[in-house]
Amino acid sequence: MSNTEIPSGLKELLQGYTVEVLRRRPANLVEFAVQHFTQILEGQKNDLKNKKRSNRSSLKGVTFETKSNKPKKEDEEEKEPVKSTTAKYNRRVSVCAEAYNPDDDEDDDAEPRVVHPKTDEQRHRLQDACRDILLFKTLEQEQFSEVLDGMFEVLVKPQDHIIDQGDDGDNFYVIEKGVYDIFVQKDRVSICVGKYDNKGSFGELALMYNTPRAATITATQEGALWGLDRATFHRLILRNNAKKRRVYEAFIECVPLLKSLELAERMQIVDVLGVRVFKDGECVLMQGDEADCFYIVESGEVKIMIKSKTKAGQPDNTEVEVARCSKGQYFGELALVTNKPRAASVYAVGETKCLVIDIQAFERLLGPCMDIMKRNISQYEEQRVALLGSRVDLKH
Ligand code: 1OR
Ligand code: 1OR
Repeated sequence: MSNTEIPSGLKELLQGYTVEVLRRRPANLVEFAVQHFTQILEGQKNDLKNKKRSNRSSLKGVTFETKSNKPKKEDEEEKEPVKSTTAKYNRRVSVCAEAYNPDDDEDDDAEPRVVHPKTDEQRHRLQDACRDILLFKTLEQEQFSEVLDGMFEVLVKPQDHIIDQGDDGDNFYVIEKGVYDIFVQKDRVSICVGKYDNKGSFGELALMYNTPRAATITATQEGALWGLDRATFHRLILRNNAKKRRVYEAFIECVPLLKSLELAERMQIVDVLGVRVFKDGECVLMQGDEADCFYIVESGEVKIMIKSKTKAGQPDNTEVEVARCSKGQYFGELALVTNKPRAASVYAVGETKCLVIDIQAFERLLGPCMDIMKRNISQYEEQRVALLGSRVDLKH
């Protein structure tokens, strides 16, 4: 045995697996090992492809093709969506938390700056579509302009596959219009876990973490998207994300709701969050509106107001203050958890800064905090009875 040579890398490989097991506590160690090592293998293949790609790279113009007309691979029939439910919070697609560090990648600097010329009309539509994109919210004006320059229009038809789970990541997409289903495959069954309805963005994960696509995105109707190529995404968005991690690491550590998360999981939240600043008295969200975001107060304060009812039970339009949230506290979870309209309106008290997370990231990343949120939601019910005297079931 004394002559047995330990292959280089074996120790690190096994240590990496052990750390992931301790971090994620999987029920089935063997199944988890298969997933873990497959992900590493895919990463190695991707690295190889990326190297080749960047060697070949030249300014190519618009090369995007939607995938509906691609011939299907042999086993692809089984990838087709067969079931549509919106089972929540019990699924976590594992993405490596280690953010790709753009500063390490000299190839990105070597890439020529991509500019897709646009008409004024296109640029207006693009600006509209990008206005509320959270990943762009913390960019400096100059970086944002570069992002807009680098985007290219993609028209889609019903049933087009924009992204297929397991593929390499090529582009990030912003939705201008159209409805897109999100499918996640597990145990060879594809489940519809959500949709994008005429707004939002997708396709950031594979580019951020250098992992295979975590979901399949299909168009349900004609639509229009704006794509951003991988190299430009790396150069602008990931550089900005590295900065965001530095800025928000300490704050996010102190948010009580997120205490139960691992550091790496908290950093994944930082990677996708946006920042919004509200003026004194400005409405953050409105009772009765459809919900698509979750908020954490970074600084300042918000007040929660509920429309009271007349004696006959009719809503009158007077609002009653029922609570306040300040630094480190969260709001806007209720509508996301219950799938109902906003239960209250929220207004800034003084200038207030909020971190904003979209519903897909909320469902993907905040599952482990769901028990705490649900406990607080049952307290809303008790408070509602005490404050307004009406018992309305706020829970699912
Ligand atoms: P991507 O580059 O991995 C697929 O390509 C994209 O689907 C992904 O980036 C996200 O932008 C988007 N889990 C993983 N990816 C999701 C999810 C999701 N939703 C949208 N995407 N979950 C659904 C949450 C509603 C969790 C499912 C277990
Ligand atoms: P949302 O998504 O419904 C409004 O949007 C948010 O206000 C809600 O999520 C909660 O995060 C937050 N009842 C309902 N929503 C409340 C309450 C509340 N407090 C904060 N929010 N009650 C106050 C309990 C002290 C009961 C009111 C009668």
